[in-house]
Amino acid sequence: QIQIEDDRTGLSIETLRRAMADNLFYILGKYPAIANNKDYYMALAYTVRDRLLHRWLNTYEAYMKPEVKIVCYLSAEFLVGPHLANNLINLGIYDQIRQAVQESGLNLQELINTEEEPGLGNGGLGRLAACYMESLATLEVPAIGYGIRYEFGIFDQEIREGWQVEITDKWLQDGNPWEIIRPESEVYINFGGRTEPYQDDQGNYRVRWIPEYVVKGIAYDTPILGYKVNTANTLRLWKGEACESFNFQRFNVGDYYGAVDTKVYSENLTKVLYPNDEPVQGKELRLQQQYFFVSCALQDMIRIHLTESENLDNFGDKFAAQLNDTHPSIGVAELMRLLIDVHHYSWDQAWDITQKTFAYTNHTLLPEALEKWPLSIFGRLLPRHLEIIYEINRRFLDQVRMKYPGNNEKLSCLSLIDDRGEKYIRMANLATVGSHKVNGVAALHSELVKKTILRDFYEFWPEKFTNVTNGVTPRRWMVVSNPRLSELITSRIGDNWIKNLDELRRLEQFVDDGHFRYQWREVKWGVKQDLANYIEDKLGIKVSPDTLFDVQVKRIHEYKRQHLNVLQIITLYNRIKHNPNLDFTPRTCIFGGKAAPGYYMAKLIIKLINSVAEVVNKDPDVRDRLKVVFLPDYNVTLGQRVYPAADLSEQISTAGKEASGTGNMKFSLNGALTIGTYDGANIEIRQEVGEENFFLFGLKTEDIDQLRAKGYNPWDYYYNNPELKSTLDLISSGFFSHGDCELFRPLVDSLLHSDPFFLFADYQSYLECQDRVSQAYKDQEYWTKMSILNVARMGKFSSDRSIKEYCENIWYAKPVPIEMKD
Ligand code: 26Q
Repeated sequence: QIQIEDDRTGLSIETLRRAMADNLFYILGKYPAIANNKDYYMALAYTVRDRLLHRWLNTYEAYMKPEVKIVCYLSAEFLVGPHLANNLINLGIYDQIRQAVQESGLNLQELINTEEEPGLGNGGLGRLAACYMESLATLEVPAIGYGIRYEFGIFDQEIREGWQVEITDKWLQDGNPWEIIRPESEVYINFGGRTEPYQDDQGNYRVRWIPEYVVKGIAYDTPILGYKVNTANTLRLWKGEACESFNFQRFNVGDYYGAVDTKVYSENLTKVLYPNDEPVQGKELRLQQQYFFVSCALQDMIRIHLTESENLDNFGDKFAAQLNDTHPSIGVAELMRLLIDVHHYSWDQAWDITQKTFAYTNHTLLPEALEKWPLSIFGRLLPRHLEIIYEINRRFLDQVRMKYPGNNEKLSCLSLIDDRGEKYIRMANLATVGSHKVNGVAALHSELVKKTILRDFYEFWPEKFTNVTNGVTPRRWMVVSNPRLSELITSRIGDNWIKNLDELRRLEQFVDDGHFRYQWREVKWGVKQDLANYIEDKLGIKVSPDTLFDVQVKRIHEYKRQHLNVLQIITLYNRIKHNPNLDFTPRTCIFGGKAAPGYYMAKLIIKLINSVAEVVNKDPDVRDRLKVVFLPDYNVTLGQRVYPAADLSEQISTAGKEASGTGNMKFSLNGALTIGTYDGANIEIRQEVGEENFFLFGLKTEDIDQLRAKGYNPWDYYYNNPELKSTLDLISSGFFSHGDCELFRPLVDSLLHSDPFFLFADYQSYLECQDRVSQAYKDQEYWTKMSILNVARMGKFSSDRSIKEYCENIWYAKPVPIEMKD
């Protein structure tokens, strides 16, 4: 009997090969003879997509049962990274596909490398949302990610003459095989206009919103697969379009351009991601984007609920909506509006449902980074929401007055409206009041949230506040990105660690096994060689895998202190120059990261790194002992190359400023040791891996507060520390800028005159710590032991653990395993 496999589901090598050839012909319309790698990538992507559709549809159907609770992750950013390799791993078909691709005369890795990543996020917050979506699916927890389908994601970075240049990210131009448009789930979103009271037929007082214009939201769905389970959850991203009905009149009277205007205007809404990882004050389009996607999401959720239920009474049992920072916090007012104005709930019922539904994650402590919207803009764009927010505030402040009679101080701190000058809506206050739980993203951060920015709310509602330390997915950040290390680990402890990261502990028994340590070093060396090849290929800089790879990759920010790292590098350079035969542990210092286009100081830091690189890399006295590399266009794809190749992870933010950090986790999971401050999740990483396996330096949050209080004077450090002084003087002298003494003056002056992030205060401690790193690296056996122990003890930082905590303490959501009935 001959068995014929279905071309769209079969997994034999022969079927896969034929399916790819079919897709190449019937979807891409190409013969093999004229197809390039991009075409083959697309053909392969469709082949993989075919193989996940059953799971996806079964999953969606299972979630329509009333007893199933769905987690809705509301986020303005989802930095998912390339899909292909991850989907192959999670479907468990990597090896079959590799063979089928090979038998078609192609190379799988090359095809994987041609995928253009969706850059729908800036950095940590967007990437966290992506890791959480993956873990939700792996844990079989029903989830929908709601966000924006930006036509242009985060810009591509080029470096010209050392400066960052921003290039438009046209990620959709060759088509996106991973998304499916869902025209049937369109929704309409109002903006502007006015509100009007009226009495309905029963004589009830109601309000209607008469908008100035309406935009249509169209859903685009992308499947998010769990690892070796049948669950395929949905990432549903919204695109803004004109609603046809709107300007037909104009069109009919012959004003074609007038009609197209509204189309252009509506599509502008979701054109481009704001490339800032701090709020840009008062940009109306940003507020439009936020309201747009949140309203799309809530209307979609309501529609889902009403297909299985008569009313919305149980909305808060059907859905848990997580606010990823305050960006979606307008959702609190929007759900109230939908429940009251559209579905005619009473205020009290609506408020119960709203508070039960929402929870809020805070990601920042910088007070200037708290989102607030000028009342004028807000009221013009969302007049009904302004009324609702006033009413929420009125009722809330009544409660506050009951608890603290006569305390106007408290009222003004807790109010949703900042009316100390120009009036603003405080989005963090709105999110806190409208949620049943508020969490920070690392233990220290959650404590500081309670002590600083939301202190009065904590006093008012202590039980609302909790911590969920961030995590990252080991599927993408180990299995996909570091197959060699993953295979070595699996060869010793089996592959259960991929789903249960605590099992990495079992590696501890091998630290004293010399052969294992040898294999561990071989793996690291090989991965470093790969990165060295990439660097030579892209930048023409030769670096050796025998040197210590010292890496700092993350958004460029003064608080993250890339420039402290630069000061250290210049100091090492000075030492070599003064003592050419210095006993020196050779280092390759690697940087990567984008600066917000309007953040001048961050851009100058990039220029400084490149200028120092230029001088150091070509100085014959250095003799390859020190190399500096700035990797352009750092993104998820590049992260997957970089984390596995690092020996040393730089996590050197000013204490109390980095909410958590997640790159710190990705490095350590790949066997890098950390040099870090007492900040964010560094503290917990150190606690887990053991203080003897972590290079800690610098002031703690309290030390910094004290220093600031007693009057911090950077000049003292400058004059009292000769190495620091000569480092700064060298920059000022124009040594790194072809004699131009002005170029870096703003940076040097900022440090000398205010140093808001305490680089000088931590400089000596950092240098001494780096000396300890250099010493430790000389003893390769010892270093390898520390590296193994780092990996073995990092189980806590799986996003699976984070998601379990959210499910247990915040969402009250349970796994729903998916059966395949094909
Ligand atoms: C807000 C309003 C208008 C325009 C832009 C923004 C905006 C966009 C992105 C504000 C902030 C962000 C991103 C913040 C972010 O990435 N925070 C990081 O979140 C990580 C995940 O929790 C933490 O690990 C990092 O410590 C934190 O910096």
